[in-house]
Amino acid sequence: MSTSLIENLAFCASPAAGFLDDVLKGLSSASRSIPSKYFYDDIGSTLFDAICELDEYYPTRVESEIMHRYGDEIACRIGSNVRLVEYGSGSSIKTRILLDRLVDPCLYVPVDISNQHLTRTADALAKDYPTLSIAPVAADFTRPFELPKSEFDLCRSCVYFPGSTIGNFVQTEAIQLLADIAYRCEQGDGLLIGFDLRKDIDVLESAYNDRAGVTAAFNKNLLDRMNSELGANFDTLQFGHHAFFNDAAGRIEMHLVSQREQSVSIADHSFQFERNETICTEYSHKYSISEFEQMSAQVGWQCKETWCDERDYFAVMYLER
Ligand code: AVJ
Repeated sequence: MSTSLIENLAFCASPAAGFLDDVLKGLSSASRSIPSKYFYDDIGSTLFDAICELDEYYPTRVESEIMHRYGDEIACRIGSNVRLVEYGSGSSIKTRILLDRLVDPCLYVPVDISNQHLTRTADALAKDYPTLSIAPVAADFTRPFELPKSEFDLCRSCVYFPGSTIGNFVQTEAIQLLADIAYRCEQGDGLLIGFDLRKDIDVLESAYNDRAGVTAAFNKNLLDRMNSELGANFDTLQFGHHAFFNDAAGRIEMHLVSQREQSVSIADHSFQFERNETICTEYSHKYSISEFEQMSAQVGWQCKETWCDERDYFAVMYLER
């Protein structure tokens, strides 16, 4: 076994600890919503990997293209002997492109909310990168969490935040998250972040309404998850998937739509749904490069370089504190 360089999985509270509270709060408010981080249980993480393989879902493919094409330049910007901390590492697929090019990275710290998925990913990485030290952390990075102490604490750090996950947050939250990351970093540390760019509305809407229905299944998995983990009684056949581009807000919105008047119980609470009433399950904000640069600059990040694909669908930006 070549897993000796994997440190024990560090848990930061239970990533799903607030699920019930967040669901009750989200369903009690006037415009109903559930935080999109709850998509990512084990099944949801696997469904998300399937989304990334879809023809219509361009972000993952395009970001990987950028990483392949400019990987050497990116690795050069990041520099040698860094501690690479990844937010929302998932299956760490794009990370491999980076790890293949980084010069002597001292430690890789994948942070993810799904601990089963994280453990599998760390095991697979350890096999393919036998000399790399890996310190997985199961945490919800929108809440306070600590990175495990290690012999590499004095190394320069680079936070890797790919996948346009930052797009899930409204602008004030996104800026707060960029500030949280900056707070963890020393002057001169790096941030490599991927975000999705504004583009033709049909391209955007197709990406979240694939013909095979994988995105719909991903969305509805949240209902299954509430049923199994919170003892809710959602009739999953009575909710539909709806995703559209909200132009004024610059984002894709994903909703679960009640197909009829119905009531649902969760714990000791009961919720009444009108026909066509929706639960918002995700925002996916699309930015321009200058907009993103400005947001980051507000909290101490200086943009050093940005790489895009030929159609300007997606951007990978390197910033330093
Ligand atoms: C992982 C948040 C980047 O917003 O495109 C994919 C999640 N939702 N299809 C995105 C997602 C529906 C994805 N992010």
